[in-house]
Amino acid sequence: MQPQPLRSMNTFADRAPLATHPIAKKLLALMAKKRTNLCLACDVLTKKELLLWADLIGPFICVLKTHIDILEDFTPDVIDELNFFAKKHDFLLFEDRKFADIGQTVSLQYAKGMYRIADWADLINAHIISGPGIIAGLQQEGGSKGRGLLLLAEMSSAGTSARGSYAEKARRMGEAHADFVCGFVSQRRLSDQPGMIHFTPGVKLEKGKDSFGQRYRTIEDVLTAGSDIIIVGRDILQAADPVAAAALYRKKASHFYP
Ligand code: BMP
Repeated sequence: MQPQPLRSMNTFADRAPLATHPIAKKLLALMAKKRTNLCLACDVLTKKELLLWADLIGPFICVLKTHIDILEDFTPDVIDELNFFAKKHDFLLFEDRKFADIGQTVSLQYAKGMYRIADWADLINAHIISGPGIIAGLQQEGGSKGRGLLLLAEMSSAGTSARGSYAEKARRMGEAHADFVCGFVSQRRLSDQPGMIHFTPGVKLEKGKDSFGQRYRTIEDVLTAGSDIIIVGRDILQAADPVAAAALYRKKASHFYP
C-alpha cells in the first residue's frame, strides 16, 4: 500500500512564526497576507516579456520562478527591473537553476558568471545527486545573504528517478540542513516541519501531459497531497486571458488551504 501523504494542519499564518528560516518566515507570511500560493513559471526568452509578465501577473503570485539562462537578451539591468516589480507586487524571486555539481563548482555557478544568481534570487534549487557538499557550497555564498535553498526531491516528468527512497533521502538531507534549506520541489508534502515549504510543478486546470513527458495534475490533486505552492507556467502564459487564468488559479487553490 502507498504511504499516505502528509498534510499540513497549520495555516500559512500559523506556520510563519514557527519557521526559523528567514525566507520561509517571509514567504509564509506573504502567502497568508496576499492569500495566494501561486508561483508563476515565467519561461520566456526576452527581458521585455519577463518584465511584462512580472507586472501583469505579479498581483496574483507569491513567487515568480525564472530560468534566467533562457533569456536571449540578458543584461544585468533586467534584475533591477525584476526587483522593482517584486517590491511593487510583493513576491519573491526563485531562480530554477537546478544545481547538480560538486560544492566548489556550484558555489561559483551560484555567485559568479554572468547571472550572479546569489545577488538577487531569494530562492534557488538543487538536486541531491552529488551529496550534501552541494548544500555547503551553495550555503557558503547564499547563507550570509539570507537566501533559501529548495531540494529537488521529486520531479513531475515521466520516468523520473527522483521518487520513492530518493525523495526520502532528500527530505532527510533537507531537514538536517534546515538553516539553509527551506523546502522541497516535490509532488506532495514530505516534511512535517512547519518551515519546510513544498513547491509542486506540473499543474494545470485539467490533468494531462505535454509532448516531452511533463505530467500535469490538478490543483486539487496537488494540494490534497499536502503541497504548499503550485507552480504554473504554460497554463497561464498561454491562456486566452492570462490575468483571468492567474486569478482563477489563486482563487481555486485557496479552497484547499489548511
Ligand atoms: P509548465 O507549467 O509550463 O509545464 O512549467 C513547469 C515549470 O516547472 C518549468 O519551468 C520547469 O522547469 C519546472 N519544473 C517542472 O516542470 N518539473 C519539475 O519536476 C521541476 C521543475 O522545476
